[in-house]
Amino acid sequence: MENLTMSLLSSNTMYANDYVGFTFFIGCMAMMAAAAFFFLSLNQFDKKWRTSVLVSGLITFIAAVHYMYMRDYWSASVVLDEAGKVTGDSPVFFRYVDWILTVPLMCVEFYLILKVAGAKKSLLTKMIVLSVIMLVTGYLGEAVYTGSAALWGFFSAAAYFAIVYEIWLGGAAKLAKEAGGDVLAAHKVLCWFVLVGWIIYPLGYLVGTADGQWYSFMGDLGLNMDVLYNIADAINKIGFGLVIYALAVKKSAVSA
Ligand SMILES: *C/C=C(C)/C=C/C=C(C)/C=C/C1=C(C)CCCC1(C)C
Repeated sequence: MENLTMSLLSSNTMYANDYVGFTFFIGCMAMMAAAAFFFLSLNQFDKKWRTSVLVSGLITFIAAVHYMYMRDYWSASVVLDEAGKVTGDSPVFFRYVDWILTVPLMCVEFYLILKVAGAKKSLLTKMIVLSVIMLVTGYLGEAVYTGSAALWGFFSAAAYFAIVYEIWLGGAAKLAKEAGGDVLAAHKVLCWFVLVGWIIYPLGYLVGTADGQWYSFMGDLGLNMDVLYNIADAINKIGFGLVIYALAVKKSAVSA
């Protein structure tokens, strides 16, 4: 009976020790607030910079919608085990749908700010292709061929490091140097987001897929994959957007 009541209530109950559910909830709120902030700020910018801030708004808006779905998916599955510990199902599918939409948009952000230095479509294409490879191989390892999660994670990481190379040392880095000034400074901050902020994702992947792998110790660290992904999303999507916002503020003030 108790179990029945619990499962009936579960879709709108939040257990006090449900940290995963808490981060889905607060992630959803944060993304909504950020999206509202970016959208409502649009009018203050020169036309040229509006698109960049609009994309920041779209990234956080798309994430807010997916967080609503992920939060519901999690809370509909969550149960307390005999020890009073919370367990639930990861919304892997919604997670990757969100990423496959928002990560290419982050590549668009790089492209848009480097356009002043003559960035070509080919740079955008290259970065989007790499990010799609990174995410599709990650999905295969996390959801489809879970037995070979290490191998798929390796392919995904290779694409990730190709992106890191492109923006830190490759063509995108050269363009940023040519642009100089505020654009170069903003590019550098975004580079740090990708190097440090994005590295949380493979960490979450290792934690979540540790079962039966050579890195099984990652599963014993007391970390939770969804909490790591949720923290990373908040840092990267909102932080990234704010860097673009700050750049647009500077640029619009200069030419005004
Ligand atoms: C807004 C969402 C973002 C910025 C998501 C980024 C996701 C990644 C950088 C994921 C990377 C992964 C690896 C490098 C290896 C393991 C599999 C992934 C997909 C978690």
